[in-house]
Amino acid sequence: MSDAAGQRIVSWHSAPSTPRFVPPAGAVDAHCHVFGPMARFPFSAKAKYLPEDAGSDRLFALRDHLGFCRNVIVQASCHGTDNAATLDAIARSAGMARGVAVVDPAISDAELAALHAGGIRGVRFNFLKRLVDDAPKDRFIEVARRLPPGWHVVVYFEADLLEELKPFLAAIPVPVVIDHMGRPDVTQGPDGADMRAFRTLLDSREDIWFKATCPDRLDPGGDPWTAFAEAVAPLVCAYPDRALWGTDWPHPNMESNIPDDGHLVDMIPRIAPDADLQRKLLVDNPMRLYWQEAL
Ligand code: 0GY
Repeated sequence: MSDAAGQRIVSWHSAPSTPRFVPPAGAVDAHCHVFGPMARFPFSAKAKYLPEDAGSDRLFALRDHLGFCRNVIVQASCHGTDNAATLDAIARSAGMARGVAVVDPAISDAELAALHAGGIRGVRFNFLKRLVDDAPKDRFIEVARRLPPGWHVVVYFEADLLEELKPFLAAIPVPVVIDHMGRPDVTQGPDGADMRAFRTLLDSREDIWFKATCPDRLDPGGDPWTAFAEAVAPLVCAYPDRALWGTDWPHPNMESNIPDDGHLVDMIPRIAPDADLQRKLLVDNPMRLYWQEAL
């Protein structure tokens, strides 16, 4: 654990503002995480950062503060393939959370079924070298072939890897969700090379979705993240049925420029300007992926 000898990172805003934007009823924060608590859920020996505890109580308090109803909790890399913290948070949510797991590709069918029973609806394949030691494509495809019905795959990569990953993405036999739109350079604008390449990917399959998330990570201009709004709004408008939104709380690894979560919520009407789009982004789309049986 590279940061193990150092301080545990507090990566979230201590007092997020109340957003001006009021989310529609039933809104889902479709990308967030929990860390620990470490005493019950130790971090992985392979973790690349060592965060302070950010458990379900804090997450659900933030959900309520921001005017949201549900969470999709994505297993963070610091917990490796032990999904216990994520499952515990889901169990404490009274049905208001679902999750995305990170699994050892050798996971058994019985273990996958147990994850399903615990509220998991997808697995995440992470290609960021600063977060994981290896990303075995062949083994990822094998596990993707064995997922329970209704599950999808979440893939996290940076824009410079997109071309290389295309055959891999094409081989995934279930719907695919791309974290943070594959981290485009939003300063290139909506018609820049990164956004054009990402649209080509979306056009290659109708079941590739994306998270219109993380202005704080993608826009070097900082809050109010104007370049992000200008680059991402046209994408959400062009693919309204495949876009998801989330806070990314507790913002893993962010040691500076930690975003005010209220300001992140106020980005929503800037990328989804009308009520119809907002309902798709925040309610209809995540409900289709994560709460199918409730529809
Ligand atoms: C994110 C982004 C990051 C981290 C993780 O699992 C993780 O540790 O996802 C990142 O550092 O870019 O989506 O939370």
